[in-house]
Amino acid sequence: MERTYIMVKPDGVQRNVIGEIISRFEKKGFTLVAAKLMVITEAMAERHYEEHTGKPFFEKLVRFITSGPVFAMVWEGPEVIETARLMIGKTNPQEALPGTIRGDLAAQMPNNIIHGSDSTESAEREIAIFFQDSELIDYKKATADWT
Ligand code: RTP
Ligand code: MG
Repeated sequence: MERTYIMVKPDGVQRNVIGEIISRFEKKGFTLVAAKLMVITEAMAERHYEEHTGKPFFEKLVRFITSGPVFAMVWEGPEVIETARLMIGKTNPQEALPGTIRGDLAAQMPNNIIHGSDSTESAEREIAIFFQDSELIDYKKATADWT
């Protein structure tokens, strides 16, 4: 069973799509393991996006992601990391297909409303940046097809 870090970015929070995004992951059948509204610090943002350090958009990205509250979540399920990336769609909302979260709910770069971990290593690293172990809730849903 995998876990992934999903975050509604400040633009998504402003645009009132937290509920819609939670709903899509719930309806897909994944299990919510942790969630909180938070304003992330510059240090957290720099760690989260460390793979982009030095790129031309890095400073703007850190400013954007710390500009207001984000909704941080951990979701669990089989192949949840890759499936969540498919549900989210391409980085550029103009290229994200209809049916995906970015394709349906976001308009233009860099405001693509949501983040999802891109590998098992990223997921583990990112979850540890935003959540204490004690905040991750272990439970099974009786209705989950795959449990
Ligand atoms: P994310 O990490 O936020 O889930 O997005 P992603 O994997 O689809 O895209 P990634 O390449 O990791 O880029 C991280 C975020 O940086 C901003 N970005 N701006 N050329 C640009 O101006 C540019 N490229 C990337 C986006 O907000 C992107 O989500
Ligand atoms: Mg990324």
